[in-house]
Amino acid sequence: MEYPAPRRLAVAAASGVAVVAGTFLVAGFSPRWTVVALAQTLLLLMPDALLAAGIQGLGSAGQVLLVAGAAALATVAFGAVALLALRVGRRGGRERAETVFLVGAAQALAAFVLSVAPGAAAVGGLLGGATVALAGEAATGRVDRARRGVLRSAGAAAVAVAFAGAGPLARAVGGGSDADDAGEETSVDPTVERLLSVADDRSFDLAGAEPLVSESHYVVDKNAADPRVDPAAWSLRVTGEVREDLDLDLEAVTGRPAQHRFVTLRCVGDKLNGRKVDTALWTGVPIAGLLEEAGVDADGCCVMVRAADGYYQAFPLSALERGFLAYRMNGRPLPRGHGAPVRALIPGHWGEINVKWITEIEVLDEEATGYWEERGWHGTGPVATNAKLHHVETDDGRVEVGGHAYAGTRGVSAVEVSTDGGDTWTEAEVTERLPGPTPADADPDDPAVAAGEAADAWRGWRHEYEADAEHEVVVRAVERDGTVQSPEESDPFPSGASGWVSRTVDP
Ligand SMILES: Nc1nc2c(c(=O)[nH]1)N[C@H]1C(S)=C(S)[C@@H](COP(=O)(O)O)O[C@H]1N2
Ligand SMILES: [Mo]
Repeated sequence: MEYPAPRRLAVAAASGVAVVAGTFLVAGFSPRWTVVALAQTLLLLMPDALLAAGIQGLGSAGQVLLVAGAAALATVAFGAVALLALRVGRRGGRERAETVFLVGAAQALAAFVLSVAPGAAAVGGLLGGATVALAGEAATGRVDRARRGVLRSAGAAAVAVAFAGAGPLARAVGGGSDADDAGEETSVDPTVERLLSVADDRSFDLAGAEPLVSESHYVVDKNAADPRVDPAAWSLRVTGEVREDLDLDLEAVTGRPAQHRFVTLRCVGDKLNGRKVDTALWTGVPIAGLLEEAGVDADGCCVMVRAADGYYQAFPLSALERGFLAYRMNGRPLPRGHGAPVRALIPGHWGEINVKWITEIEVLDEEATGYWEERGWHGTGPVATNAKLHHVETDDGRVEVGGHAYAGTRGVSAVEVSTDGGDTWTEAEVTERLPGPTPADADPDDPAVAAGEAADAWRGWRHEYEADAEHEVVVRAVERDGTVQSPEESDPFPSGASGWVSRTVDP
């Protein structure tokens, strides 16, 4: 097929777009889509420091960037494959049909190599080849009536495809995993409703700061697209240093007596006054019961927890023993982006060991290294104490500041505010603690548990005062035992951000 060179480029580019669209039609926004597969490969090739900054720091924005880049790269790559095949066809003096077939087959092969998804690769190649064929018609000007009909229906099909793909694409690009499951059954459990309304009542209403149960929970994971785990096929295995391996299906988990826990998660990549800290009401079962059933051997010290996305985290067995398997969040089924159908919640620790899409707990007799530790992070230990300043409102000399504070299972007893750059301190008003279950496995020495309070949840704070000149507001949390949050400043990498948050306020 002969086109002038610029047209050849345009045809190849259109064909590249068609392959990307075709593979999306079959695979959707999943790891089987060539673009996601390519993004995942890029992640593997990325230097650790960049990966660390990109994922732990940017979160879902990083994912959108990565996927957009991979989509552009895939389009160029499939276009290049088309150009190459066209050239081979031209050199060999092949028939048009033969060349079109060559283009489609080469693109299908390339797509298959990228994603190992035969169906998606085939449809991608088909659309890629068809685009070249149709563009060829247009380019050679031999568009008779019958062909015009074909072209028109192809155009209509393309529009239909675009419409069909728009929904999932918008969701994928929006990155809103909470929205992923919108429209699903809402809570009917009266206990959940009561707890959520307690949280609502106890929240301060501060613009810019989340209420006690976050309206939008942050998402951090290593995936360009999250795994889609079939709940009917899901199982959790307990293996390793145990008397008896367990293999539990979803019913074996949800059939147990359920608990509801308010739990705060914070990513080790969260900046000092960042937003990668949030709280939800989770429904699930304690992990201790499962470990008891499996019977942990005396030399079991640690665990490796694995997930459906290939993620793995190793940490002390003692942390897991206080852990929780959650399958509902804020009264709804656990959203895909937060680990559906089941995730782990480990009290008092950084977000990263709260493994989503959990599939296996392996009990180990020695320490091991997890996904982020292999990339230089130290995120398997207790979460740092931190107070955020997310709300500043000034009104005619009156200033209101506020936010929340989190100290893991050490608990927040007070939040202190300075309005003179740290010289003098006042106690802020803090929200009443969220209620907590008194689970059978709870540590009776834990004062929060004893008091029926959530053992691992943040508190809100606010402070109102008068000011007539520019000044520096500083905020710090005080732990339950009186320990004041450390002023020492550090970056998120590798052990989490520390220091006091401060902000200049001009009334
Ligand atoms: N399977 C899996 N679990 C995971 C991750 C992941 O990449 N894969 N990321 C971890 C990190 S770094 C954090 S901070 C929390 C975030 O949980 P969220 O997305 O529900 O807020 O999930 C953790 N669990
Ligand atoms: Mo994280």
